[in-house]
Amino acid sequence: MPCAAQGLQLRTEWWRPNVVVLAVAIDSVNNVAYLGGDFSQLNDPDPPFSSVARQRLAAIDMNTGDVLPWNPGADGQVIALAVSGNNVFVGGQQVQCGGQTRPYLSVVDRTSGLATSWAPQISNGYVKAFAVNAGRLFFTGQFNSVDGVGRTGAACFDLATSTLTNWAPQPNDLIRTMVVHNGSVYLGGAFTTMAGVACERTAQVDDQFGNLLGWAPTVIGGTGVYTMARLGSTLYLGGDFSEVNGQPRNQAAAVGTNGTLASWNPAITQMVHTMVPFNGNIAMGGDFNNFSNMAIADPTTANALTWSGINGQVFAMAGTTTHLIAGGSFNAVSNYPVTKVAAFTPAAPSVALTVRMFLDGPYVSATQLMNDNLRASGLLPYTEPYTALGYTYSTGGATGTAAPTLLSVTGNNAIVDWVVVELRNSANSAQVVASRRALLQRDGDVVDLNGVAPLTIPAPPASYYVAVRHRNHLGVMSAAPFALSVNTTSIDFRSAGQTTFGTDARRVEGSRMVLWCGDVTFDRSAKYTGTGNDRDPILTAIGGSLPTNTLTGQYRQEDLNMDGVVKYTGAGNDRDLILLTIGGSVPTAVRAAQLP
Ligand SMILES: [Ca+2]
Ligand SMILES: [Ca+2]
Repeated sequence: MPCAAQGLQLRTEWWRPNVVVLAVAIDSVNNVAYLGGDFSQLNDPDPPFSSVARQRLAAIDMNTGDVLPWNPGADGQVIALAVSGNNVFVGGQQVQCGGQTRPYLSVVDRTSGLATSWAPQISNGYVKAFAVNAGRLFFTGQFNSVDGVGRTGAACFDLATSTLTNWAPQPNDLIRTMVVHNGSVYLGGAFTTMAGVACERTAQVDDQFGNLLGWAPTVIGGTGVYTMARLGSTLYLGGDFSEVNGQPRNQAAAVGTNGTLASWNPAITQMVHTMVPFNGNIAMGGDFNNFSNMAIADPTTANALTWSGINGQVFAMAGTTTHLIAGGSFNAVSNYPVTKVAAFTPAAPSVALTVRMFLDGPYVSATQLMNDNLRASGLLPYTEPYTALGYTYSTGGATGTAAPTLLSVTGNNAIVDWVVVELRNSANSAQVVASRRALLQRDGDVVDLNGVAPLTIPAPPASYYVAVRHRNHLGVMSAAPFALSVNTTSIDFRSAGQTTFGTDARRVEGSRMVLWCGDVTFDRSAKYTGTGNDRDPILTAIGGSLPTNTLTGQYRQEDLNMDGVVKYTGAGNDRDLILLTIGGSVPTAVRAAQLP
């Protein structure tokens, strides 16, 4: 399912790490996302597709999706991140970080990326999880001492003084996750005892000394608890288990702070690695295939409100009111080639529609396909061309880049050109309510930048006229409005059965309908002679004097048959197509687009 239709918009412009992301932390004051993991490089999805080296740590400007100069580098896998004030806390297997020896827990300046003077001494092992609360940094992992003091797998620093506190719970195995709340620290992991007392994978300790308190749901099966999130007085547990407090619960469960198991039961099929609250719901990531590795669940009913089509594991998430960020090992989200980190923003309501159309210029009757010469010749631009022609989109309608992988697709789904799809007011069809760039395939399918239909267009579900525009063909609009919603509506302008506004809006070509070509000037009419005609620009393009000249290797308005050659005379020229469109005999005739 396209994510936009389900209330989330994927931000495809974010730079993309090349290898797994295991930790994500958001600095919501400065709108920066910090990423940790095992990557060595980040790649720009936009032209000229540049790359930067980043060893296991990177920062992304959440406003633009661009990688920031921040580059501390780490020589071992980064597993946990936290931000507090000017410090970024890096946990994992690294020894060198920010240019200094700072084993397992490294404190790095949030802007310079350099290690600060604070050098915590963690005994051999690794740091697994952080929780920042009320001026303290709680952390867990595998270690036996901190700053020379005995600490078994859990400890806490006072951030004001950079000194170890007295907090020292005593698990017999790994603590993977913590939630600090109301003077307590709720713990989840692989442990089965805490300070010698039986605790099956969960425990509650006080936040001063780590002494055991009463909350301890029994989690049975698999390898235990991997993540916890809190909403109000409910703690949500995720991981690898089959039973909580004697009741069946696969990989996810909810338990009140009073210890009562809630009915919440999303029945996830495989491992849940991460959970975060997100705008009043619980977002979950993992390697479960029943919600394609990420789900957002209602906190009471557990109904999944959205899912994202992530094609690999999600290991870490972070959420704010404006962003949900997922990191992992995936290589695509909703068919977009988004790798290792996916940023989503809450989306306005949208409608889904499948549009099909043919352009007369590149259309080949014998095959009922359009030619893709512009693409095959490497002339198609990676971004939409209509803004440069003076077209004004509704907000966000122009955004996005066609990936080189998409423009390398051949066959019937090869891309012919960029088009515009418009939704128009059902009470006033001259008014464009929403418009969006899209790509046209040889067989007539109009697809989004992920190469698949339907298009999801941000607009409230309602009735709209649907219009399509092309840069040198005459646009058309449906004769009647369609009731559009998140459920896909199909509109086929290739078919005579799909009626259109006006008279002779399309040309009949055998059993198909095609958009009239000939509008070189993109002014909604095809004109052969007189002021502002579409013919003279063709002559100008080839040099202005010698009509037998041709112009090749350019993406041009004048190339009406879209074969990659601007040609004024002779076989396969572009000029005659205008004459055919206006009627073929009276050169002063004009054909206007049938668009209000
Ligand atoms: Ca024109
Ligand atoms: Ca041509």
